Amino acid sequence: MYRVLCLVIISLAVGSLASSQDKKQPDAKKEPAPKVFYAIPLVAKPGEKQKLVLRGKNLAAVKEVKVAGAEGAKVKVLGAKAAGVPNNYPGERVGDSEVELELDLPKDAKPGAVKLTAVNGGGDSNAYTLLVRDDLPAVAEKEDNGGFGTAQAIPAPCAVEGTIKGEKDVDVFKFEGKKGTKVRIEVQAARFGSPVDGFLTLYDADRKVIDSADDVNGSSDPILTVTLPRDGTCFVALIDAHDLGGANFSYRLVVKAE
Ligand SMILES: [Ca+2]
Ligand SMILES: [Ca+2]
Repeated sequence: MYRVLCLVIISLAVGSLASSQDKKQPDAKKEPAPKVFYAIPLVAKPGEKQKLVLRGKNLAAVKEVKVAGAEGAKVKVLGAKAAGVPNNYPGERVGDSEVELELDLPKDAKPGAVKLTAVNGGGDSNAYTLLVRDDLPAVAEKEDNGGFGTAQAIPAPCAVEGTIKGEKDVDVFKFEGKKGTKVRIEVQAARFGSPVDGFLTLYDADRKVIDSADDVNGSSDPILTVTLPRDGTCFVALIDAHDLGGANFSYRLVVKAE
């Protein structure tokens, strides 16, 4: 009787152990849900079919990306892979995997409205807000623009689409200003997941600092609003506050009247 009882207890214990393992196993195998950090290129174009790469964490097994916020928008996943981090930068900042897409955006896609969500076996990612061009004239940054003497001339208003291409890259732009004009100079990067932590400095024609900005409104994106003190050339210098950089370090620099 004692032996029978022991066997019953052991088999019950083994049974409950096995059933708890059965319950745990699917969770242990479940892959973590993806996280989308940013898009390359960072700025998307309404009214165009375009290729873009989403970079983040756990994106290597993504087979579906959902788009919301623009009626008629379509997404096709072209591929996904693990993708190393440049210069041993923290993966939490630059991401360690990518999914490549073809995105067809309607003409009336509104800035701030378009959201992309990557899906893997672990579930949905965050809904990533895509940076969509507005009506400002788009200007591509042109290297070498690393000093006052080689500053890239831009119209105002405009929106420059550029890259802090490597460590200690300095991007300098110049525009003609009028005394008393109130201008707004804004970097759009970190708010759209870009690893760029922008630092902006505005100089006058004599290369004297008018004003500078680093982090504003709880974001590491700088915004300067300045009443120009004099007529003449204004220089805008943008750097990464940590002197980091690379092909993924994209930004949009908006210069317009306040
Ligand atoms: Ca650059
Ligand atoms: Ca900053």
